[in-house]
Amino acid sequence: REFNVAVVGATGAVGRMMIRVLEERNFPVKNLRLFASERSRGLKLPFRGEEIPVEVLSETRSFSGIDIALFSAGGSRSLEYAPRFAADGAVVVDNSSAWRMDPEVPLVVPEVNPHAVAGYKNKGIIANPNCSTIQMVVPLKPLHDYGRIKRIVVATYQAVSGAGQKAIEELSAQTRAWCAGEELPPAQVIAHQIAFNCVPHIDVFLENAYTREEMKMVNETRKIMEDDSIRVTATCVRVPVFYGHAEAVNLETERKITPEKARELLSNFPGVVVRDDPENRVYPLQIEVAGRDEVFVGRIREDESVECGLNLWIVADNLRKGAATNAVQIAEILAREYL
Ligand code: A2P
Ligand code: 11C
Repeated sequence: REFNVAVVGATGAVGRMMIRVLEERNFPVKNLRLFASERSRGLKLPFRGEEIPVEVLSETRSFSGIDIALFSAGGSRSLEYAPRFAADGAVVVDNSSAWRMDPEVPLVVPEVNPHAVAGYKNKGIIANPNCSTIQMVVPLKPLHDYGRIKRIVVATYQAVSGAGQKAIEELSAQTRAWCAGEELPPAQVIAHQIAFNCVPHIDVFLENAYTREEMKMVNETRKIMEDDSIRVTATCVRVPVFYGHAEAVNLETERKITPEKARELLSNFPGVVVRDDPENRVYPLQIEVAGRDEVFVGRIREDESVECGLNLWIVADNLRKGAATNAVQIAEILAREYL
């Protein structure tokens, strides 16, 4: 069977990647509809050799006939339009943070909790987790199943593409100006100059002095792993990288997991690639994982300061596994098992 699919926010960094991943993975698309704001009026985007016109979301009165809608147009559009698409019969896979912590909305990473997809029946909405959470929970799942993770301490090194197309342009423009010896254009999307700098500020600050990005890693990890006893603390940092988030992850487990055992568990887990040969300078790098759909893990070593501890370096393409690929994998489960 083929499906009528929509991409909402089709012109954005994630939206464009969604279209590409649907094509690459040969998703059974009957008809593709693309939506964005009035700024994109008249624009066409390529899909399977065709030029598909972008429709203005706010001018569309009915969304009937759409089976699956992939949303990545920001939280407020998701809050307003996901229920309207669902009322018109679509299942929405939403990449924003708007619905993730709603107890009636499943939050799904296919390698970790594919069974949760069934919860789409509640509201017609499935939430796609935050990119930094997705790439962390994939390799942590087999480690948790084996040794039960008690605590996670994570620091992230996140690419500008996580903040959208304008942030990509901001890093480019600042870098070009710096190389030309010109005055740098001011920071607009990122809180401070991002060229040749790291900024420990992603999303907004909350009352507990953490950023919302950091608290997403805490709360989403527990929901996806279906274990509220896991303690998580995070520091999220934007770095001058275009594509790919990296994470330094420290784990404490109930049962000891040796680095050898961790390598074995990770190598056998779907969607994970172990790249761990430091003597030959082999460890995951953002420039190498960009364009790949798997999560890469390296620098696997014992945390010698505690009884049962492990350190990992985890890297993935934030626009792919962190967003578009994960959303399309959810759509594949829907198509295969539910619709
Ligand atoms: P547009 O390109 O027309 O502004 P990014 O995260 O890369 O900035 O992308 C955001 C996506 O969300 C874009 O496709 C953008 O469309 C879309 N978007 C933003 N605001 C609206 C809106 N009010 N209605 C529909 N789409 C929107
Ligand atoms: C970033 N992780 O890198 C963010 C982007 O909650 O979906 C995704 C924000 C979200 O800026």
